[in-house]
Amino acid sequence: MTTKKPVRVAVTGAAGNIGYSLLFRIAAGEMLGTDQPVILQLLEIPVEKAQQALRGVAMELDDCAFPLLHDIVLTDDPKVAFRDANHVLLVGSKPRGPGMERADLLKDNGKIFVGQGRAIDEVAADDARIAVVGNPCNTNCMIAASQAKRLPKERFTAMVRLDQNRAAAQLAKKANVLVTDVANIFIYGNHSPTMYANFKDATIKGKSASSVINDEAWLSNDFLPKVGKRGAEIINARGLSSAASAANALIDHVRDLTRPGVVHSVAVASDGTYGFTPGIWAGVPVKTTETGYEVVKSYKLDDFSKAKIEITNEELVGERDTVKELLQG
Ligand code: NAX
Repeated sequence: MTTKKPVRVAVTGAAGNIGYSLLFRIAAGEMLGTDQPVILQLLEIPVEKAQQALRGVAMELDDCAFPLLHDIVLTDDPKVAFRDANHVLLVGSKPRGPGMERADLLKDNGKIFVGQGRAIDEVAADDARIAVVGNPCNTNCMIAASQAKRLPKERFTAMVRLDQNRAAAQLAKKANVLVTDVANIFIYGNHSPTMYANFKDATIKGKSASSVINDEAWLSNDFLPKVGKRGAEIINARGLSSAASAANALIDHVRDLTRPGVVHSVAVASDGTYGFTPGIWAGVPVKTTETGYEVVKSYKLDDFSKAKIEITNEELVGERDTVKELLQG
């Protein structure tokens, strides 16, 4: 029996697809450790259908009799969900409706993150860390962070880990090796098809991935679009967007931000490193430290990589400009 104090984990969109793959793994100890009790604080929209679905999920959590799950809070009030939360996982957002322009989606979802960012800043624990998954996650994260006066903006990160995992899996398949043989594959920029999965620094069994795969055309013309459009490929195949793999990536994202020394892809507030515009949230390699993380700045970019980063940066700047009235300060 563990004697650790429970950690409070708030999850929004908890009755959604990703929520259904995520909550059970958090409660099983896969995110914060198998000796770390948790309290789940679950937020859904104030619509009876969603609240009812949330109650159903909570019943199943009960029925798992997870030893680490000390309590479950169900609510439609962000301030209840985020109160004293140590981890806040912002998964919920509105899907893009038929005929809806991307700019409308940005603005609509952006409003959610204004309110949630404010509520987090008001009531979450002093050590709260916020991970944004709801799309467009980089810009939603920027919006939420812009509302924070108490919590430092470094605590707000957005998830590009699914893209890193997808890229590692594709490289492993191509080279016919285990995914654990692939290293140093990092995602730069937006969680969108413009992202750049920088294969130039990737290694396979310690050797340059480019030299092992020895097929530059495949890397540039097949691998990059495959990773960038993988979400759409999954929707076409399943009729639903990625859920289990997204939940898995979020577990990886949060867990690796608690493991000093691990280098992984995280979208963080840019300070201009790698050519990103300062103040946007861009995927970069970060190294987890004892107290947080630092951006790994030592990778050298060639002209190909710089050109790819310019494209994804431009998209992020465009998103920022679209939602500028939602940004505080
Ligand atoms: P679902 O539509 O299944 O679930 C979303 C849930 O969020 C719904 O139950 C909805 O009621 C709830 N919700 C909406 N607005 C809310 C609010 N203001 N407060 C609390 N809950 C709210 O979507 P799901 O498949 O779970 O995906 C969730 C989000 O993740 C989407 O925005 C999706 O685009 C995004 N994704 C992000 C990924 C990433 O790598 N960053 C990959 C997977 C996924 O596409």
